[in-house]
Amino acid sequence: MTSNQDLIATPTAFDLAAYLTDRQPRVEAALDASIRPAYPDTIYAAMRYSLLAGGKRLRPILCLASCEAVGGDPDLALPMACALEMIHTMSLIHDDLPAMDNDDYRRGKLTNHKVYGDDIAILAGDGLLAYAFEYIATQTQGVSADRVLKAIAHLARAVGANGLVGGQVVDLESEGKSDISIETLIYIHNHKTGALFQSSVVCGAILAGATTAEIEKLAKFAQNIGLAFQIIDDILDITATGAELGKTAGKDVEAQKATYPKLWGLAESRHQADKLVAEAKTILAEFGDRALPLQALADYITDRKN
Ligand code: GRG
Repeated sequence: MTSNQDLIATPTAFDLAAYLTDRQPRVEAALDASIRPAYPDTIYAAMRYSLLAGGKRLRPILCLASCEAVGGDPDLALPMACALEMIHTMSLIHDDLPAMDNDDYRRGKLTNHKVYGDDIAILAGDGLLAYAFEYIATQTQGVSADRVLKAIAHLARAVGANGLVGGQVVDLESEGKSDISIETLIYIHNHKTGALFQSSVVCGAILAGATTAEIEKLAKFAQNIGLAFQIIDDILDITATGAELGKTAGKDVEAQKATYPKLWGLAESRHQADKLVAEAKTILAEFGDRALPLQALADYITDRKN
């Protein structure tokens, strides 16, 4: 997990390190409580192994921060925040499988299939995906049913063929090709990574009762930071060590993946990420101080080291 020390340099008056020191343990505790060991032991152990393996918890924290940005009590969005992390975790489990990216390490630990085998890893991902939606529907309290339904619909769309699944398919089909266009690369990143970032921010706002205009602005903010996040991910794959990343470094080059640094070089890629974050922060200006956590999280996306 990122040390809070890495986050202190954020160029805003808002104390992101203190904010994360409060939020990350709350998210960890909620995740631990969300899925308890049960029968059949193996599947619950496999689901908990990856869900509780650390990670930055960015998607849940973005969801809670977005809820706050429109005046909501973040506790309303805690089940949604947990569900987002369940879905993110299942996408990592499936992404790491031999049939996809074939990775041995994730979050500094052996990948799910290395510990439990491919069969259980697939099922652990499936179990987390289904439970995420059950969890939102059954655990969200103090929010009207129409808001919960709207948030579930948004999240489901972000996960399916119009979101993560679609982005992963185009990513897999692009491997080894030298003529991938910038439009295709943006499609991959907007869907594979951006869609869940966007849903994290949008669903937090929906649950808090945001207006359509507020949701549109937050969606654009999230699209920008999602794309910036993936550009930085591509850069870190080249510049960071495996120990820093908690997973194998240099995988993109090895798999001949289309990445921003490959198309634009490192300097231009960083410039584009910085530009996207600057634009994103401008969009939030009218939300005032309530959006300071989101503003600081946007900065963190380009400052991060893992
Ligand atoms: C969603 C139904 C369904 C299937 C999965 C495999 C797949 C389809 C999609 C791949 C999605 C994927 C792995 C995108 C990469 C996203 C990304 C940048 C991950 C790293 O996120 P961090 O840095 O990780 O936030 P931590 O470990 O900190 O949570």
